[in-house]
Amino acid sequence: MNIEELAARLDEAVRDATAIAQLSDERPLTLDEAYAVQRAGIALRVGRGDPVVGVKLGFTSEAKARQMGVSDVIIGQLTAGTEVTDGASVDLATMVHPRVEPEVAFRLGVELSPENDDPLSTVAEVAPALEIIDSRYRDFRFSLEDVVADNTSAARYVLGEWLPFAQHRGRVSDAEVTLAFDGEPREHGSTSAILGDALLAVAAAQRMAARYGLPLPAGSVILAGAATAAVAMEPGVLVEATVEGLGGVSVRSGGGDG
Ligand code: 0L1
Ligand code: MG
Repeated sequence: MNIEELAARLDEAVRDATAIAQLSDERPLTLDEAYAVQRAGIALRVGRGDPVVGVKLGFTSEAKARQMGVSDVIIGQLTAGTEVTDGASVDLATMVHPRVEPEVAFRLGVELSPENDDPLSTVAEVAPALEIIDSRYRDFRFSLEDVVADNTSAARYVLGEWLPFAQHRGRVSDAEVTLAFDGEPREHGSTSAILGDALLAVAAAQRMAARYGLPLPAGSVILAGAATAAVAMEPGVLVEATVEGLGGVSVRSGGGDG
């Protein structure tokens, strides 16, 4: 199977919400090939009128990186069609086995070019965020290359209220984070779980985007990475993340069997 065929297989799995075998079971991929599969998959979405609006980082927590035996973060792409409005419902039946994690999001006021040596100067706004990840592989099991090809398990994301970065920058590095289901806390953590300091996510996104040829124009959203472990979604639940000093963001889960 070539890169386009592998991308089409994953794309079909996303659209059918059906788990598939790991690509690496059939064809070992290099990391560069895995990113090529990711780009080809995103090109299919763009071709259907779903534009890229930003990027997301994965494996930003030391624990998760160690578990996967990796020493660097991974980058995926966010498309407009995968955003869920704060407080709205997401249908679990449209995903395979979704999990949710609390994050922080940045929005760029100007382009973040690979040459910029002060990446934080390009950030205009910051917001609390939720990411719903959904590996398209059976049992959420994959190699590093598999998950990169699968757009780093990106499925949906929800953004809270955007706040001016200049005034809130001091709150971002080490803010307390809670993930709650129907008001019951499920996970507690800190934005410092994101690369030791969530602000470092902007430079990491710049570096990874430059390496894999992803532009970061003004207006791009950067999802920084998870502040706690991801939790399996359950039907009929209000999922809320609260980030100290930045506020909250929520999504309601509907449909599916969890
Ligand atoms: O956003 C993330 O941290 C997910 C990275 C991919 C690994 C996973 O699916 O757990
Ligand atoms: Mg994430």
